[in-house]
Amino acid sequence: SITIWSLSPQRNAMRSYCCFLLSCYPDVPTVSPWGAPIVWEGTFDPEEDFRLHHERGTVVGISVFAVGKYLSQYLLPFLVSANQHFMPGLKCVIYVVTDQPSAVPSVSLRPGLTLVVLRCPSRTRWQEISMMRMKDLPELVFPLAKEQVDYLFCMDVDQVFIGRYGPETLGDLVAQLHSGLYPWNKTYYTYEQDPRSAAFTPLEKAHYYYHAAVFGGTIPHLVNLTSSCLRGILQDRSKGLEAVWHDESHLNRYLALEALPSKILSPEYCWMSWDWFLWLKKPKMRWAQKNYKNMRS
Ligand code: 2GW
Ligand code: MN
Repeated sequence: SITIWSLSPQRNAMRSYCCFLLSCYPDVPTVSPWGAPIVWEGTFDPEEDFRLHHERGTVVGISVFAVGKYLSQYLLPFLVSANQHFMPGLKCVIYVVTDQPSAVPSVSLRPGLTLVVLRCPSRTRWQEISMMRMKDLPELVFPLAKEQVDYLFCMDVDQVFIGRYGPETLGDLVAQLHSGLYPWNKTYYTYEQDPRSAAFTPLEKAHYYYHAAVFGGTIPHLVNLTSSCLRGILQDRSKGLEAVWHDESHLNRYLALEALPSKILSPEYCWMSWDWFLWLKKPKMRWAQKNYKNMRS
């Protein structure tokens, strides 16, 4: 009641604290030091981006790996949600890369969205499944994608679209801010710090920590990215090394030292599965809940 609000000092303090959080939390950078836009809700006009790409007839691809247990666990919700929220109104192709093509669920897709299933080798170590995407992408996906799509996103499968993920995200080389790390100081970023590793990234050379769950761009840019990352992964292997966050460490080194992204996606485009501040944001995709113990055994 009104008396509680006006009389209780604790409640008043709480309210000013909430107003403080509200006023400072959404104040985020919208452009990187080298001029790349950082796409947050409110920084773009969805209608204008759509009109432009619709007129051009832009075709957008997603590649998603679903190997072993991850197929039955995550693929169906990923596809169903992409069908609903990914680039509505534009032509799209989803490349599912799997070791079990016959187990890919059949989903009824909107007109203009096609599914292409590609077979990859089954690998035993999960680190290999994740890292060898840098080998399978250029070998299996890019040869088709370069004929079929204008832009391609390479995505983890353990996530679901929950809001409109539109053409404001398209660019030559697109990277995703890691939603778990972006509010923190650079010293918390998990770049590889062993100078013997090809993924070694000195803190002072890097700006952001990117999430390997989403990266994208045009095929020539992605060819450079995957070949550089794969080279690093294989070089480490020959020395008996493995980077702390596997392919993600190599991706971060590449995007910090070799090619700066031309567009950066805010954490709204790959939000954590839990978060207290969710009500302040307009997330378009979220991580699936996962049981690490069960999935990594
Ligand atoms: C991965 C880890 C443990 C057990 C299984 C797997 C696994 C991954 C699998 O059995 N089958 C499979 O298809 N994958 C694919 O690799 C799938 O597309 C999955 O989304 C992707 C990355 O594995 P994930 O999602 O478990 O890794 P995260 O969510 O902890 O992600 C970050 O770190 C990884 C490296 O450790 C990658 O860089 C990933 O891109 C990052 O998001
Ligand atoms: Mn993942």
